[in-house]
Formats: sequence, structure tokens, C-alpha cells
Amino acid sequence: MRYVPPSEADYDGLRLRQWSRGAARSAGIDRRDLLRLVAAAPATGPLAGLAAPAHASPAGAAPSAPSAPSAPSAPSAPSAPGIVKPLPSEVFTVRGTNAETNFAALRRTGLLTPADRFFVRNHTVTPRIDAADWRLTVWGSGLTGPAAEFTYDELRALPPVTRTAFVECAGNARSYYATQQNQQVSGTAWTLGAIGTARWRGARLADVLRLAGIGRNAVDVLPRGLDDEVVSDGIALGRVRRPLPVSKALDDVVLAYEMNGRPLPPDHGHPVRLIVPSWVGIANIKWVGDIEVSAEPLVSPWNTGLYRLFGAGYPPEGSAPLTRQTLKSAFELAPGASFPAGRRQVLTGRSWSGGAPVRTVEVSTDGGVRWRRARLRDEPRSGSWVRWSADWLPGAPGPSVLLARATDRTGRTQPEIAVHNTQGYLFDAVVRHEVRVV
Ligand SMILES: Nc1nc2c(c(=O)[nH]1)N[C@H]1C(S)=C(S)[C@@H](COP(=O)(O)O)O[C@H]1N2
Ligand SMILES: [Mo]
Repeated sequence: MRYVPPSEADYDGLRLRQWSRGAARSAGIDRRDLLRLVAAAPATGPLAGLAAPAHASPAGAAPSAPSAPSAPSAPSAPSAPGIVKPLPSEVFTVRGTNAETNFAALRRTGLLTPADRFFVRNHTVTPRIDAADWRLTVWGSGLTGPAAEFTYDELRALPPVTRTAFVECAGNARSYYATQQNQQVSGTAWTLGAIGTARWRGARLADVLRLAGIGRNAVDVLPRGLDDEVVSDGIALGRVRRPLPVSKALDDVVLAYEMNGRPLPPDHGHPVRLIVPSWVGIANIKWVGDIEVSAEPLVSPWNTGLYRLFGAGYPPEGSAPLTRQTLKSAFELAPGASFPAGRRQVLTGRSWSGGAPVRTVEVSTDGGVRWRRARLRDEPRSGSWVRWSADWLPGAPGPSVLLARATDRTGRTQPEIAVHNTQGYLFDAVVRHEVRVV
């Protein structure tokens, strides 16, 4: 009989049940440590502050201290410890080891986010890896034979695929749980800019797995980064890694070596990273060095204590591991932007959904009383965003609230309130963008 891997939807529930009964194997971390991590997850710590030094990540995952270079942040040139590219303050807001893209800085960019404006989410520091020295090892009980190795040139010799896809952190927009809903969440206080869209080129993960001899008994595929090990609240989590079900791994996942037509920059995974279209950012492992193919279900911190939903609406062990991203919209405006009264404006922004292509976007310029359709500027595609615009004639001087609300082709519309979870993942509510008419 042919092995049929579980569908994407079945996968969630299946892994959760296996994890709860102890049937999934914890890869690279002691099972008791994992249980401590899960137990700690529902506790809400404070939102990591705007310029918090290197401790700002979900569940307080701090970088391993000895390896973090001490880059002092000068007031004029903000820097994040361990990010290589320049982070001009018009473009980025530094948050710990991470850099958020300011949405206003996307206003004159195209569909694709230039690499020098693309947000960076680093658990530790960007490693410098020479493509000539790099090897990808594929190994594990789900292969029919021994481990296989690929060089950079061998990967580039495989049939290339190109794919436009966003990478978005699961915690993107987390800060609005606090500022709009008055709810406590832990993790990096992103506004809406922990997302970027690029054109990725690389080899199909499916081709690599087949060449490596993936067996019919394989169930999980665990890519792991070559960056430093992560230590969170005294628990050694090991290197960044998160299992993917075989069904997704063999579907549309890319081992990318190019971003917008150029070799991957160091901060975005040079020489090779995973692109897992529509899924939470953490699935897109950067600086991938090895991939375990397993005949048994795997768990790692990134699909147990982290990247599940904990809180009043969820079971004590958390929801199933997160897979697809949710639905969001953002104006390409600075917070508190001001507009002259009586002068016509073209408001611009972007909307995206991990569930399906965006169908419509509506805009309100009066705090949500009246809504009208925005003009879509791009052909909506799955795994990408659409640019949109709407005219506005600002009236009397004073504060004003702009809202944008997307509906995707599954029929889902951004709600007024996002359902709370302790780590502030998957915020999907309409964001209130305050501006001033002057
Ligand atoms: N090896 C490795 N891969 C990683 C991470 C990391 O810290 N190390 N961060 C993940 C997270 S949480 C996100 S949101 C995305 C961010 O990708 P970017 O920095 O290219 O924008 O990379 C993911 N892949
Ligand atoms: Mo993320």
C-alpha cells in the first residue's frame, strides 16, 4: 500500500495528541526540559521594550551570551547585536536582536521588499558562512540509506524554482494585544513590520529529499540552523530547528540560495535557507546545515512551548503547533503621521493572508464608521501580499483613526478583536492607525 502522509490540517491535531501521550521524540533536547518549557509558556512576562538589549524574543529566548558581540547602540545609528547589514532608523526599528521594518519605508518600494529593508528576526547572531565550505547533510531513520551530503554547487545544479513569498514572524503585530486590547503578552513588541516579501530562488526541498532517499516511513523533516545554540531562561534549547510534516516538505518548500535575484545576504540565511510558503516565520530556517528525516514524529522547543497558543481558550498543553499565518493589513505610514486639512491624499498599504489570496480590502478614515473598497494594485496570489490604495480628503483638524480590513478567498475577514494567547502570536484584528489632521 502506498503511504499517504497526513494532510496539513490533520498534522496539527495528530502531533498534538502524540506529544501529549509522549509518543513523539524530542529531538536534541531533554524531554523534562521541554516539559518545563511548555509549563512556563502560559506565564505571561512583560512585552519586550522598544530598545530592549538582546532579550526580546518569544518566551524570552535570549541569545547565548558568550557569542553575542557587544555592539553598543549609538543613538544616531541604531544597531542590533549580531545583525550585519546597516539599520538606518528611517527604515528599521531595532528590537533586541531583531530589526523591524518601518511600514512607511515601504511606500515607494514595489511588491518585493528590497533586502536592505527586509526585517530581521535572529534568535542569536548572524553567522558568517562561506558558501564554498557549506554542506547540507540529510540524515535520519526516514531515509532508506545512509546520510547524504550536498555542496552549494550541487544544490545550484538541481532544477531551480522561483517563488514570490512573504516571510512573516508569528509574533508580528503582537504589541497590539497590549495597546489595543489591554492584554498581557510576552515576546518582542513588534508592530506590523515583522514581514517582508521577496522572490526566492532555489532547489525544491522535495528534490533534495528524494535524492537523499526519503523512505515511505518518513513522517517528519527537521531542518536545523548553523547559528549559535539558544538559551532561554536557563534552558538550553539547542540550535534553531522546527519539524515540518513530510506532506509540506514534499509540497512547495524551497531551499533558497537567492533573494530578489542576488545571493542570500548574511542576515537572511546565507548561503541557504528554507522558504515554507504561507507558514509562520520560524518554519523558514536560515543558515540550514542539516535536515533530519525521521520515521517517528519529532518535537523541538519551537513546536511545543513556543509557537503554540496558550491561554484561556486553549488546552493546558497549548494548541496544535502553528502552521499557516493569519490575515493582516498595514498602512504605509508612520504612526502619528500628519496630513494637511482639505488636501487630497492617496493612502497606500498592503494586506496579506497565509490562508488564501486576499480578495478585498476596505478602508475607513473615520475610526470605523464608514468603509469603502481600496483599489488593489497587485494580482492577489497565495503566499504573497497585495498593495492597495484609497483616496482620502482629510476634514477638520484634529486626531483621526485610519483602519484597513482585508478579506481573503476563504471568506475570512479581519475581526475587531484578536483572540488572546499568552505569547501574542497570530494577531489578526484590524489595527487602529492614529494620525493627525493639521
Ligand atoms: N537558523 C535560524 N533560522 C531562523 C531564525 C533564527 O533565529 N535562526 N529565526 C526564525 C524566525 S522566528 C523568523 S520570523 C524568520 C525571520 O527571517 P528573516 O530574518 O530573514 O526576516 O527566520 C526564522 N528562521
Ligand atoms: Mo518569528
